[in-house]
Order: sequence, then structure tokens, then C-alpha cells
Amino acid sequence: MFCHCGSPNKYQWLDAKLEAKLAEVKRSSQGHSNFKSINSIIMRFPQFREELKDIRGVFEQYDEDSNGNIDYEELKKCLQKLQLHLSEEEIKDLFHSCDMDESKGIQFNEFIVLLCLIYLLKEPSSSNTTSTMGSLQLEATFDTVIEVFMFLDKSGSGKLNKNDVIKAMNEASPTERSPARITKTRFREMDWDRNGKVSFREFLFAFIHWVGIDTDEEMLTKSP
Ligand SMILES: [Ca+2]
Ligand SMILES: [Ca+2]
Ligand SMILES: [Ca+2]
Repeated sequence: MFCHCGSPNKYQWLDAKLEAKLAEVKRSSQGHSNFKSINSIIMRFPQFREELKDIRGVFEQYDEDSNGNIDYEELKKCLQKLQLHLSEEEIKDLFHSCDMDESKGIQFNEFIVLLCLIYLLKEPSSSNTTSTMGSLQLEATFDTVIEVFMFLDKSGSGKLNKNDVIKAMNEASPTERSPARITKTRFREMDWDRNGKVSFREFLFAFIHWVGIDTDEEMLTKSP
């Protein structure tokens, strides 16, 4: 009761909002995903890696004091610039929910997650000449990441349960079904707070780790 760790309601509004958005995306695309199997996703990892690394430029732009992390004030300015309007409480939640290692603000890998959540939470821009995130390439990358999630979210609920992942793992490759043990391990890797379901946020953290982007990588040269 007095332990805040793994508290299921910690970021309830945020996860609920994201779930609703994802379910909506799934419905509007009628379940269409360009990915037909886990292998087709894995084959794209090198490209994802390059695209996600390009986000570093955006990170540096918002890391005004160049100390290698986005603090709360820097996040506020970032949200202003991207025109995502949230209450003070919501901004705090967003900040802490992306600070997965609970260490001095948002590092690069956490920022990728943060930016993707912002993208999802934002209403689509009313004019189609300007991009909502200031970069069409960035949006295309996030759209593809969301497609990966869509591929895994078989039930279309906006979050993953174990059955979704088992189904996805075995789809289109009946000859080489993943052993249940591996599927379970993958699922546990993603289910950070161990509540039996994988939120989009948890999925993103696991995903960028699989793709090969980690906290301290390339940051080493930055430390004073
Ligand atoms: Ca900073
Ligand atoms: Ca952190
Ligand atoms: Ca979870």
C-alpha cells in the first residue's frame, strides 16, 4: 500500500488516452499493417535504428543547456513548441512516465519514447501542408513504429496481452513457431511493471532497446 513501485494507477489517464488513440488507429486502418510477420519487422531493424538515431538532432534542439538530458522545464518548452496542451499535472505525469530509469530527466532513449507519445497524443494538424511534428520523416518513422504495435495488438485494444503476442509471434511462419518459452520471455521483457499487459509506452521502451539504441550510447563523449 505504501509502496509506489508498480502502482497500477500511476499514469492511468495517460495510458487510457494512448490506448484509446491506438484502438482508434487500429479501427481506422481496419487492422491493416504492412508487417506480415515478426521476421519482416526484425528485417527492418537496421533501418529503424538509423531513423531513430536521426532523432538526436531534435533531442539536442530541446536540450537547451546541452547536459545530455531533458529536464522538466525543457520539456515544457518542447510541448509549447509542438503545441500539445496539457495541464501541469499531466506534464508531470508524462515526464515521470518516460523517465523509466528515474534518473535525472529524460535521456535520449527515453526522449524517443516521449516524442512518439507526444505524436500520438497530438491531434492531427488541420492543414495538411505543415507537419505536426515539424518533420515528415519523423512522422513516417513513428507511423511505422505504430504499425509494429498494430501488428502485435491482435485484439485491437490498444494494449498487448499475452495472447496477442503469442498469436503475432506465430503468424505467417507456421513452420517455425516460436517456442512458448521465448514468447513468454519477450512478453516479460516488455511488461515493465509486471501487470500482465504491455502498454504502448512499455512496448516502445522494449522496441528501441531491441533495435539497438541504449541510454549511454554516444552520450559518453558528451559527459564533462
Ligand atoms: Ca538539459
Ligand atoms: Ca532518465
Ligand atoms: Ca505493463
